[in-house]
Amino acid sequence: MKAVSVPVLIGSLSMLISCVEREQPELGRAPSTAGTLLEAGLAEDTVLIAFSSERGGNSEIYLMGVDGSSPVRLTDNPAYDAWPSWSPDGSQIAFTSSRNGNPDIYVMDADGGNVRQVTRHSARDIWPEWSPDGRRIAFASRRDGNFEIYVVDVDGTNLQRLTNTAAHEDFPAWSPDGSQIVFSRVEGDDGTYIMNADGGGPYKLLDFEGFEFAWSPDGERIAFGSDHEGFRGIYTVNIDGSDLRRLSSTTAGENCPDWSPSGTRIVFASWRDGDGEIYVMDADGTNLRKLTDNEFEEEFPAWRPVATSTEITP
Ligand SMILES: [Ca+2]
Ligand SMILES: [Ca+2]
Ligand SMILES: [Ca+2]
Ligand SMILES: [Ca+2]
Repeated sequence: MKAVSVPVLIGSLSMLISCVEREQPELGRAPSTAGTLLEAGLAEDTVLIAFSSERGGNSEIYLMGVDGSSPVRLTDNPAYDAWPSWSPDGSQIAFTSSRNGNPDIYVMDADGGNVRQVTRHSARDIWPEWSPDGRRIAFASRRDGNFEIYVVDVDGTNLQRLTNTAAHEDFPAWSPDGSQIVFSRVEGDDGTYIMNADGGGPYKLLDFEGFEFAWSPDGERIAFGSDHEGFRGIYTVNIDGSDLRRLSSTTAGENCPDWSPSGTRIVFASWRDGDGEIYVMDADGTNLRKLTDNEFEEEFPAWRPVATSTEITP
């Protein structure tokens, strides 16, 4: 998403609609492989960040080291591919792609292979979030007329709708124990809500809508983007709504936060340099470091949730 002060739901849609499908030029990069990167993933500092980039001509999903090193492209399709979400064991990645005509949820192995389509509906199915037990994927879909939160088994079966309102619900993110889901609601009792994982017991966490939530690994705080101060910034808040803190030190636009596995750092996208780049900061907003540096849009970073990769073979 560009750093624009409109609800990100609308931004997401216009981005998808405006996505121009083009031929994929060669990257001209060294032939490092996802398998090589995954083999190296033995410590938090050397594991991986998945992210979206337009550096190859259209949005694709890439991996890179947490220091920004050795980017490799996982998807290679002229359609829009974005919004990676790791499986809890770090072996697979869920994402959104328009490769079959409209946005649907897909999963692939973490080396980019074995792509499977999870949703098959003409409506927009976006923003996948893999459940902590590894069995399900939460996502937002407009298949019932406006955006609602759904969960589906990773194999595409057992679809359940968790919300049912005239408003738009989006950006589901699971609590680490899988018992709750945080989400946003706009165009009707706007705000940030937490519900039980079966859709029950929703309560309003914040009076304004957040975007692109990420629950901290210890379960105590939620990171998100918000426009409530007039620009897109990154915030964290306790799950009872207390201790709201803005981490962004710029009004240029920042969003898409995700926690490191230890919860000590946050990766995010920033437009402080004019186009989207991936940055990392400590969880208190200090110690900012830039991981990408080019003229193309980079966004939607997702930190690999485990620091070892014994399940992965190149
Ligand atoms: Ca693509
Ligand atoms: Ca669809
Ligand atoms: Ca709704
Ligand atoms: Ca860039």
